[in-house]
Amino acid sequence: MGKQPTMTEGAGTRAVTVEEYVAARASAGLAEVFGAIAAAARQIERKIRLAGLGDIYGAGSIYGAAGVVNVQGEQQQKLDVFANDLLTELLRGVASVAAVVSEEDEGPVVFERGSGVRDSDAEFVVVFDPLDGSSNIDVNVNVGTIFSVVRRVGDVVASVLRAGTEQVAAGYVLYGPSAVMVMTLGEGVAAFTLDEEDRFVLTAEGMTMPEQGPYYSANQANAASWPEVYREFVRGLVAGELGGQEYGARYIGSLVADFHRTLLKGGVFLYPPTKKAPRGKLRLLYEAYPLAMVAEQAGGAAVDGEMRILEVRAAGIHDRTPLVIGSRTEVEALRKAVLKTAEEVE
Ligand code: FDP
Repeated sequence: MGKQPTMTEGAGTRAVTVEEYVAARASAGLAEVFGAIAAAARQIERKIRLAGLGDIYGAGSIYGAAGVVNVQGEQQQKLDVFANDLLTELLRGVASVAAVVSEEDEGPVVFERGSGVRDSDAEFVVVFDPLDGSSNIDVNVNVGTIFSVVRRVGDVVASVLRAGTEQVAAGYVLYGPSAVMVMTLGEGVAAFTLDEEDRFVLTAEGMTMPEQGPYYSANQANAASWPEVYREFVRGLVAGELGGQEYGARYIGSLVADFHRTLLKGGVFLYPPTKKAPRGKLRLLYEAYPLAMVAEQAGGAAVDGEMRILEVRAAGIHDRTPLVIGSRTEVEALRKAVLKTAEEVE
């Protein structure tokens, strides 16, 4: 990811933290939002890193189900609950945040502001998936936090139901061999790595996704229930029909991790519609929108099949979408094929 950029400070140099990076390019209010997300991510990373030291199977374990079913009807994991509560509480402490919208909560959590904080100061709503890829928690495989920041325009729900193009900032934290925050303020993509002093420090700027990549990433077990055009697309990739390159497959099953590899190495991640989930599985507001913003800012693309993801509109905060995201060459080729199929059907 290139040389670590530094900031001159007196006679020496020091690493640039994510809070400083945002403060230098945007408002103090947005820098505080990133400060809270970074603080939560530090604690989530530590909890994940030390999870194995607990009793995996016993009552004291951090792994496993919390015994609670979330609004999507899924078992919440203990770490999901931890990450959700932590992000909510730390963002509650930021005066510029009016509310949060989380995968784990049925509706928005709107913050009551005490005296001294004007309502108009709370200009942002933060939307997040606190721990994406939760089925990987039990097995010590990458998980992540995905977030999106939008400006509050009156009602909180109306604010987040605007198009993805309205996002002020977006990104994710990947908890992996190292913890990395990848983010955009709408002008390029930067990455920050958690260092030994527990700071997210700038490790890459102006990140770009390769024009075309070596991998496709999809849950191939669903292929029989994908629309034919997706099956044919993947068959063509493997057969070397897109520019002569024969694609390999990579699928972790954690969106953040699969996306991160796609960002760095190129290629395409796809979660098409299936018979069971005709509108796809992934969530528009807190999975597809933020990753699509990062992808586009890195020169990649993201579509729901036919439409640019950032222009797809949600009717509800937990709406799902099919998602095809990654290098421009593959995403455009898939989109053309889907549009052609739709024309033929008409
Ligand atoms: P998970 O169910 O483990 O939380 O959105 C959730 C997600 O993971 C994504 O992180 C991942 O890309 C996808 O679902 C995996 O779905 P499949 O198990 O159907 O492949």
